[in-house]
Amino acid sequence: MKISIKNLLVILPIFLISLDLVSENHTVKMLNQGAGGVMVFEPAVLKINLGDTVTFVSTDAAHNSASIPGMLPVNASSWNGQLSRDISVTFTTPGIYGYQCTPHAMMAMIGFIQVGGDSSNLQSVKNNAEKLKSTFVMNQSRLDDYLSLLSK
Ligand SMILES: [Cu+2]
Repeated sequence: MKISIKNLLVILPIFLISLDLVSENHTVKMLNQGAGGVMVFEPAVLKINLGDTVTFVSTDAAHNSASIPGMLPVNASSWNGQLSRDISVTFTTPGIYGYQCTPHAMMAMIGFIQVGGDSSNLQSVKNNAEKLKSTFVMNQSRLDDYLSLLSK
């Protein structure tokens, strides 16, 4: 098939629209109480495609979502949401992202997002997890439980 400029002008917008359709918007609730216990993100472990967006929803007040230093893929952007506010983050770098609720980090209010099935920074995340876990005053098993759900 010969692709003329005219054909390209017809095909290109359709292609771009379908690309947009495959980028999904996921929701993570910030909760005082969920199926996974108190002070919890739901779902706490989320696997998404490259280019997808996650909106952290302030279902209950006084929570936020902030990326955890040392638990992001190399060259990925960090984020730091305000308390009691929704925040949307678009993920354009593959890998594993750890995040926390700043005031409830010591209660293990944390979560993980794995982008594009990539686990290249899993070992680095695990190394930093040991230090983080030592700061928890409750829900100590959560971090290991969550890590076990990530794809290797
Ligand atoms: Cu919180």
